[in-house]
Amino acid sequence: MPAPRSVLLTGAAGGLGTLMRDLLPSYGYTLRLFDVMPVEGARDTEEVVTADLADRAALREAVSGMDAVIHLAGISLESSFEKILRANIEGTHHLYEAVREEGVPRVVLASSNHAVGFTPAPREGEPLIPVDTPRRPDTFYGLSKAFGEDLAQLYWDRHGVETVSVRIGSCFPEPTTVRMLSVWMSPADGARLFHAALTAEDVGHTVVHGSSANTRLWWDLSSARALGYEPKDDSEPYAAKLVAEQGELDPSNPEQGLLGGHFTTNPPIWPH
Ligand code: NAI
Ligand code: 15L
Repeated sequence: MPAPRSVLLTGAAGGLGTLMRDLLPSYGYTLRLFDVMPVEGARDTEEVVTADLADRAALREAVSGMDAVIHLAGISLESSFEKILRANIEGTHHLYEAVREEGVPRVVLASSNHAVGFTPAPREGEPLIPVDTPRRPDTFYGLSKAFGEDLAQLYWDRHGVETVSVRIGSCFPEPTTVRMLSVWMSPADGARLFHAALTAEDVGHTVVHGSSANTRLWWDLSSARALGYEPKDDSEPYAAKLVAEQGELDPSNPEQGLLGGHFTTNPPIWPH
């Protein structure tokens, strides 16, 4: 596969999309942006499509001619099953149908730690969570991410569309909780991982964990490293301040001892 250059970035108006719009062009990508919300401050090099994932014609036109898609669009927190069904489950299906119809060879799919959120965080001396850990979604949101991974597998096996499903931990400019020290992915490492996922050869459908090289890491990054991902950041410089403010995690408290954190007990609700 020739190295992809033109990439459709769905969810481009969101937090991660905005970060990636700043970082990915330095890897040589030209971005076409897709979101139901208007994208602020589009650059001359960016083409903008404002449409819903429910609009199959718009999606097909948006993926047309692209070398790859980074699929971030969707509900990124918990919501009603009906809303999750429409945006994340049907929306991701529409994306894959458009990709299949237009012959786009590669998708990088934003999965989430919440696909496996009920997995216990490893205690000291225990092995890191492997990438083939059983699915334990912590919300309808997490369930939709598990669906996305299975859909990606189906489109590889039946249609030859390659996908790297990235189970993102927490990708924000800085970690803001003690839990995030274990799952944080710096935006710069996020761009490194997306670049590796776009360019690695013969990925078929590969699931990877998306984090920086955190001292307090909970999960195994080896499938991501096998794509060529070399994380450069570590959340540890933020640890002293966060632990002083919030205390160390108590593994016997479900909110603190499970990978998905408070999503397992009191998930944040999508506001729209
Ligand atoms: P976000 O909520 O800031 O952005 C999501 C974007 O998707 C928004 O701009 C929204 O307008 C758009 N969108 C939602 N429904 C849509 C629809 N039906 N049609 C078109 N666009 C639609 O979320 P964030 O943080 O940027 O996350 C991006 C992706 O990465 C999401 O899929 C999220 O589930 C996933 N993820 C993010 C993590 C993080 O730490 N930021 C962690 C794990 C997964
Ligand atoms: C996610 O999947 C969410 O989209 C993001 O907003 C964070 O809450 C992240 O997980 C997390 O677990 O910190």
